Amino acid sequence: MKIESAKYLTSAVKSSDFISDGIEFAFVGRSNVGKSSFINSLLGKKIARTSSTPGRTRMINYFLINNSFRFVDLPGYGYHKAGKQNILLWSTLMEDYLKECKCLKRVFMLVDIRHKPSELDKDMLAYLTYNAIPFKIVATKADKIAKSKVGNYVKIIAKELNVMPLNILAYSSETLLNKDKILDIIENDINI
Ligand SMILES: Nc1nc2c(ncn2[C@@H]2O[C@H](COP(=O)(O)OP(=O)(O)OP(=O)(O)O)[C@@H](O)[C@H]2O)c(=O)[nH]1
Ligand SMILES: [Mg+2]
Repeated sequence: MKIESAKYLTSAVKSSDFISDGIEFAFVGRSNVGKSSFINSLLGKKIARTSSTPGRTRMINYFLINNSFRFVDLPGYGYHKAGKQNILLWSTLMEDYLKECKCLKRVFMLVDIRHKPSELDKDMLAYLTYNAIPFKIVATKADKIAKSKVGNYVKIIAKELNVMPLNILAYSSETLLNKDKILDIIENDINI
């Protein structure tokens, strides 16, 4: 699929702001895992705000692609170190979105290829599975490891998450590894 156009549409801060018709793809994962960078790299445009500070995306941001479907950048989850304390980052807005959205075609769940998935990642995957939400797991930041090790890291993540390695696609927002495969998945979903 070719990205012809992409523009910021609107943001949601509460569930009554959610859009109720059309087609959406959403992106979930630990804060700082690279969701906004993933969106930007797919679109070939710096449209979603990225940051090295965890918890950057607090609202739900909608982007309109090819005047036909939307990307939904969701707040991340995880633990944020503040001094000696670990503060849980968990967005009830993200939870409400997953519960209430009517337009979701697929969730891309991002994990860092270098790290074992967290308990929160496992909870997220269980949630998607239980609610029969189609998903694809994206193991991002693949540029940070040697090419020859990518397959092994994917296998480790698959084992931890108890899914087949086929359900996981290695990705890099820097090198654009597998960008065409992700766009193919989206195109297929739209045409179903
Ligand atoms: N090397 C490398 N760095 C990446 C990649 N993807 C993201 N990053 C970096 O990781 C940091 C976090 O990226 P974001 O895209 O802002 O992460 P996010 O998941 O949207 O974070 P929140 O909005 O806080 O939940 C930034 O410094 C990015 O430049 C990647 O594929 N490779
Ligand atoms: Mg973000």
